[in-house]
Amino acid sequence: MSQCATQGDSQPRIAVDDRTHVLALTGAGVSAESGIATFRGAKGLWEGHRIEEVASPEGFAADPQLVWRFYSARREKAALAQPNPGHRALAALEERLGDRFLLASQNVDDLHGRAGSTRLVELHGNLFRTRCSECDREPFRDEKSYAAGPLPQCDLCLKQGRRALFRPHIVWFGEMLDPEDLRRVDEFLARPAERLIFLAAGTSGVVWPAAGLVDLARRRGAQTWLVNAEPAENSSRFHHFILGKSGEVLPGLLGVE
Ligand code: BV8
Repeated sequence: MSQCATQGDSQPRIAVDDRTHVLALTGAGVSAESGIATFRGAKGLWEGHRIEEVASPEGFAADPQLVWRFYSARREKAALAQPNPGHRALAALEERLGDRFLLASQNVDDLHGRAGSTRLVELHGNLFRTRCSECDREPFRDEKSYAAGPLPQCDLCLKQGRRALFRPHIVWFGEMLDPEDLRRVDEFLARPAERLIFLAAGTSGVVWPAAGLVDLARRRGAQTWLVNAEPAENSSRFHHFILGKSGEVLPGLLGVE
């Protein structure tokens, strides 16, 4: 693995031409410059609870009020945040590459969508969507806070005489990712490409199966890049590692400054 330029050195650039396909993967670090706390930055704790505790079906079953407090606080924070140059650089690259670009994000804060990304797979869901914890009604857009007061109930279930809580449309620890999302990523990587780039940014490489995407991409012959503020758990799996902040590195690296 080449440890590319760190901050301040001459800015490396990923050559992107009309033969190039790019799969990007982002994590919480890409939203850090928008003021959104990362997971491991808070030592994986929230109000003294381990993230895996509040972001799990067991946590929701044990204390749905606590979990709705956790997600309502993040909903409010994300709603006030603005996309940063890292989000915008990825949206600009999509603009340039069209269907030769796909962004798989672990982030649930909606900032990629608000930056203009449309070829986007939200692997872990979205803070601003709510669904029923029991029935298979479609998840719906929801910006409300449920930090206090009665917990939201599914009205469709109620009509059927059942009481069922609404839950955040988020993939919790211990839950499977949406197979359709994984198929979209798989399909993109399987397409014939003269040149395939895998670019990960702002992720500690701790959470699976997202952490394994770099290996999938390498098996497809991808040239792999990581942009991160510190070495990640899976840094050694990347051909190139750029130590830096995604909002500062991505515009120059992708030639969209
Ligand atoms: C599943 C929604 C089947 C919640 C999230 C294999 C091995 C080991 C464990 C497992 C495995 N397979 C499954 C597991 C269990 C588990 C897992 O991976 N656990 C980890 C903790 C070991 N995975 C699952 O449960 C997944 N489900 O596989 O189902 C199964 C189930 C059980 C057992 C086997 C199989 C579901 C995972 C999805 C969980 N949901 N999010 C919510 O958001 O509320 S994950 C959560 O972590 C977020 O989505 C977050 O994005 C994600 C990953 O973290 P990062 O994004 O990387 O964030 P982090 O803070 O860690 O790192 C940020 C990085 O950015 C840092 O390195 C920092 O230095 C850097 N940075 C900071 N600022 C900047 C920056 N970089 C650049 N610029 C900056 N400015």
